[in-house]
Amino acid sequence: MRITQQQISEHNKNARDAHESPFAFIGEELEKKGIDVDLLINQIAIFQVAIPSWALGAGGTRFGRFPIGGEPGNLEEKISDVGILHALNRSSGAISLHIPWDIPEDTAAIKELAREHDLVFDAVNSNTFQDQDDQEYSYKFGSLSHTDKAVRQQAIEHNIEVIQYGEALGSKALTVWLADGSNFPGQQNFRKALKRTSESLQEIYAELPSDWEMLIEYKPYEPNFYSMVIPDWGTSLLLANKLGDQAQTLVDLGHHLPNTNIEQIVATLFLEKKLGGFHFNDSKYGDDDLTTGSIKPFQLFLIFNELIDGTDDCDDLVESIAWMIDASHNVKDPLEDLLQSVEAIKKAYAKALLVDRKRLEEARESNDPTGAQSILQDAFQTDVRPLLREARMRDKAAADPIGLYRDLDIRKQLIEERGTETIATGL
Ligand code: LRH
Ligand code: MN
Ligand code: MN
Repeated sequence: MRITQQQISEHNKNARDAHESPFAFIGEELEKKGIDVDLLINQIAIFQVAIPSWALGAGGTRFGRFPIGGEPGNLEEKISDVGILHALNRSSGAISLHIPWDIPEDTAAIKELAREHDLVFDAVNSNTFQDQDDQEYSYKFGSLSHTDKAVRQQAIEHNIEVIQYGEALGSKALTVWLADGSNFPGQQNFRKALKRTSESLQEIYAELPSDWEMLIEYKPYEPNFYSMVIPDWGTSLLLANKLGDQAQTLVDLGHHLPNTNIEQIVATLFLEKKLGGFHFNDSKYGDDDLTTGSIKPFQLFLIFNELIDGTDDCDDLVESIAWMIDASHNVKDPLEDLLQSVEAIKKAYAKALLVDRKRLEEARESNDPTGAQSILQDAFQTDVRPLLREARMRDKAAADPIGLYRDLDIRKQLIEERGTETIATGL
């Protein structure tokens, strides 16, 4: 299933009338403020967000899963689905694999298929939170932190194997997320578990190619509910600092206790040059993995505001951080869900680019909280949708990606191709 350029241009021809006046309006307003609109559109256009291979099927909860049909049953089909997203928005030009949910048997062929869809491979993720059929030792009581050296060794070797797959595909980062921890007070020796984890990571780090990064993800709880070995950004930063320059912290927005000031964490990590990447999603309560921007769009804007505030060159910023989605839910069409997430991320980025930084800094320096708030709100309340639409149309993507996805009845076509029974590997 491929979307043709002809289908996109026809869609855009029909969309142009409705687009023209809102775009002209925002363009004039921004130019009055001295903003270079073409430059802005360019900045919006180049921003790419990687799609997680594990979010292409209908997500489930532990209480049930409701298949949507036409889900990708193998890696080739997952790449094809990300190809559909990228054709629609030209903003999802990368896929993040999770091994062994995805096993690229013939890496050359997989790489070529991705290239045909104009996709590259973002960070590869290891999985030591589930036991696989062919595995010798169980991760029931941990992996890189396990009390038994043999289990730790197995987990280390798995991570090294993931690096090797990633190298063959052209990835440049390994994301490590550990479910290791304990469910009951007294169960685990905190100090020993952290020390073992640090030593295991060291062995993996030693195998990291020199142009790679290791991204260390943290999470306060789940699946362990009393303690996690890497519960927070401080622990991740500590481990990354011990490892060296190639190790960085990864911020998954869902991995914080309610009301945590994530933008401040982001600012601190960025200042320390230790912010390696994001897993974008949204949440009301915990690691809900809801569509990015669906619950707290202001928080998302504030995160981008910190990043742009802390950089001199936005193109460098875009290049230097791994921007990935980690969201999947059980009631939406996953492809529509991902299109919405990408749009929300790019909207937050565009709005943060609009902040009048000079005036904001003046307001801060003169201790004017009212002024500072108004400056942020001015940017946040701007309707940037016409800018995103224009960026897409210039890039030969669809004016309205979800609209075209629905008009072309893509889900129906995928069901015809793949049937209703396919189940994507993943969560
Ligand atoms: C853990 C997590 C981590 C995993 C993914 C499937 O909650 O965020 O990134 O790799 O979910
Ligand atoms: Mn994550
Ligand atoms: Mn998560």
